[in-house]
Amino acid sequence: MIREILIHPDPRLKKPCEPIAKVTPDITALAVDMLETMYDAPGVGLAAPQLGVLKRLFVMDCIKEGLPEPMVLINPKIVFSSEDMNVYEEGCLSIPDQYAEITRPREVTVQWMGLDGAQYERQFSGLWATCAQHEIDHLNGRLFIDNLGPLKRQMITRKMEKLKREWARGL
Ligand code: K1U
Ligand code: ZN
Repeated sequence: MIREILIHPDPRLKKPCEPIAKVTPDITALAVDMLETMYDAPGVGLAAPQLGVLKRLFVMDCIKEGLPEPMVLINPKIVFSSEDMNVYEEGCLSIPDQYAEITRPREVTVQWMGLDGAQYERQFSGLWATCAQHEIDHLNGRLFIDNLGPLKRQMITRKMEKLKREWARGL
């Protein structure tokens, strides 16, 4: 089922999310909905709080061409970040049509629990690394615009408030 993606500003996007103790059928169903919603948007990642669910879970698939590689990461934790940094022009499905260059570690190693309840660890680079960091920020109540200066951040927030007012009026 495709679910509605929350648009900034929304207090649910600013809250730290709770760890998931156990993979239940509800969590599996949520992950399936998240992947469906991400591919429909379209996006390369999606975190549970973007659907209003304050749990530590995100999905991603950064394959742009060829066979899809859907990933579900529960309770993800970055255990290594490279000193080498990378700049990427990021977007966010909760901040439509706004992009900004964000600097983050070029490589990260992430540990997480899979839908099978097993623990995984993998090193990510390129867009995968950028996306994993962007999504883990969502789980901590942070948006990519929190990396910008106050003026740019305020300008984008005002644009989103206007967009939401227009949508509410059916424009
Ligand atoms: O978390 C999100 O809001 C999803 C976001 C993830 C992301 C994008 C760029 C850099 C880091 C993280 C998106 O997927 S925005 C849409 C997007 O980047 C995209 C859409 C279609 C094709 C390719 C990329
Ligand atoms: Zn985002």
